[in-house]
Amino acid sequence: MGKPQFGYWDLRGLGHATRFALAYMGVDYEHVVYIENNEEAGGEKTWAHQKPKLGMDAPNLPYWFDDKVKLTESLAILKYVVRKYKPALMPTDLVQLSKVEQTEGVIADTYSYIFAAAYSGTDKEKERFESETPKKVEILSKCLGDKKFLLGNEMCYLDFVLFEQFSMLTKYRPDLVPKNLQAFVSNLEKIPEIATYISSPTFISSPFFGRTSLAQV
Ligand SMILES: N[C@@H](CCC(=O)N[C@@H](CS)C(=O)NCC(=O)O)C(=O)O
Repeated sequence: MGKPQFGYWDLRGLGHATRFALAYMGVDYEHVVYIENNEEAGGEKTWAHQKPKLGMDAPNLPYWFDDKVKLTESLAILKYVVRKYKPALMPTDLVQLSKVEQTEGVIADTYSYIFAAAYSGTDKEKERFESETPKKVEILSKCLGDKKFLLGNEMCYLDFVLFEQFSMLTKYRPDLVPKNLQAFVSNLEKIPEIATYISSPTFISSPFFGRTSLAQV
């Protein structure tokens, strides 16, 4: 095949941390963007049409295709591309890696509250978001502390996920973002490769959520 392909919707969602990582690593790939609003009209380019035909084991978005894999699951994709293109972003020390994976679980929990409130919007989900998210944010704030990145001065793959989650919360619920995570987001935005990507025409600045969500960011 030609260039690797990264496929996702025309929004940030679960695809954007990997888009940032790919930009940071300078990977040359084809960005396949499925337009959510085209799905109802149908046609060959829609995700609904292509999903069963693309030969994936676990069909989903985002996906990553190269000459070796047709991979889905956002974190599996992120870890694969990092191991492939810049392995230094993957901790090798057992304790460091396990601590980072522990933080990965907290980020996943935080996303589960955010997405449930943003997409279902029932009173129960809203209440759970209000009561549980601040507790998880506090843990994440402590994990970062006053360090530049999660592991100190060296970046790791999970920094991109934390960056995207708090870029989203900065827009969705800025009152929940502590000072050190505000600084973390603005520092990452200034990294030259990230800054160049953010100002490029292919960058998707919004929305963070899909069209069925109640959230307007
Ligand atoms: N666990 C999966 C969840 C993926 C997922 O929910 N994808 C949504 C967008 S965020 C989707 O629209 N998938 C397409 C489909 O289900 O056909 C991951 O982390 O990648």
